[in-house]
Amino acid sequence: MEQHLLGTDFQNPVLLAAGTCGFGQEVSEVVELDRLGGLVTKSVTLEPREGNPAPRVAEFRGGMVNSVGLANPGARAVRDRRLPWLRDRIRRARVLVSVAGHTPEEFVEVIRILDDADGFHAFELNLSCPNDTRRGGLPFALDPAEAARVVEGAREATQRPLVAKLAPNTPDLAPVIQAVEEAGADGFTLVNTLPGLVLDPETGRPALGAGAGGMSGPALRAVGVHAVWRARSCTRLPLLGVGGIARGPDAAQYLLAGASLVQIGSASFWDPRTPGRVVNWLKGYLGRQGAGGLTELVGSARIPGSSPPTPDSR
Ligand code: RRO
Repeated sequence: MEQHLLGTDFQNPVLLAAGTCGFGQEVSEVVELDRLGGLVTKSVTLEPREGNPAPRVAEFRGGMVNSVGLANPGARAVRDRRLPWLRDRIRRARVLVSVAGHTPEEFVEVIRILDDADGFHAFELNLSCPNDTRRGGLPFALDPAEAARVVEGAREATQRPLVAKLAPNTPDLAPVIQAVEEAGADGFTLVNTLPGLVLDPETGRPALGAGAGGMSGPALRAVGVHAVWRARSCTRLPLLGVGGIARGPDAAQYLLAGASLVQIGSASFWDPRTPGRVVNWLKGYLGRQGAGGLTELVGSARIPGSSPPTPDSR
C-alpha cells in the first residue's frame, strides 16, 4: 500500500481532501488520522477570512454544493496554533498545507510565513477555488499564464514539494499542465469542485447563502477520473485524484486512470468512517491484483487509443 512520491513515503494512498477536514484537529475525534496516507488542510490565506453567509453547504440528489468562501484563520494563526498541533499529534500521515490567494504575491507571502514551521511536508497550491469572487469567478487554473505566475513565485519561496490543484471545467488541461510544470510544480491534484447552482423552485432563491458554489459528490467522479486520465497523458509528474470517492472501487478508478494518491472529500462529511473503509477495501483489492502492487496498478487502465506515460516517483 505504500507509495513513494513528492520526496516522501505515504503509508497508503488515501488522503483527506482540502476543505473537508479543517486542520486535522477538527476531525480527530472521529477519524484516526494516523491510519491514513495523509490530509490536506483547509486553504490558508494571508489574512483571516470570515467566509460567506450561511448556508455554506447544501445537498441535492447527485451530491452537494458549497460556498464556504475560504473561511480560515489566516497564515500566522495557522503557523502559531494549527501546525504545532499537527506536528505534535501526527506521526505517520503526511500533511499538505493548501494555500490560496487573490494574487500570486499573496500565495508567496503565505508560503514565506509557513515555510519554516514544522508539522507538514508539502504545499498544495489551490489554483482552482470556484468561490473567489475577487477574480471574477475565473480561477488561476483557467489561465495558464496566471497559474504559472503563482507557481513560479511559490517555487522561489520554498524548497518543499508543490502540488498544483486544478479545475474540472478546464476545456483542455494540456496547456495549464505544461505551463505549471515548467514553472516548477512537483505534482497535480485533480479536481476541485465544479461551478454549480441549486435553486429552490418555490422561492426562486439559491440553496446557498452566496448564490452559486462548487459542486462535489458522486456526480463529480466521472469528471475527476477523466481529468486524471487526460493529465496522465500530458505529464510524468505524480497525480492526486479527488472528486466523488465514497467507496473503494471509486478510488480504484482514479488509481487505474493514473493517480498515485487519492483524496476523499464530501463522502467523509456524510460518514467519517469512509476513508478508513476505502483503505481497507484497497488492501484487499491490491492483494487480488497480484505481485505488482499499487505501483503497477497506477495508470494501468486499458482505454482504447491511449497509452499514457508512467509517473515519476520523485
Ligand atoms: O472555501 C471554499 O468555498 C472552497 C474552496 Br477555497 C475550494 O477550493 N473549493 C470549494 O469547493 N470551496
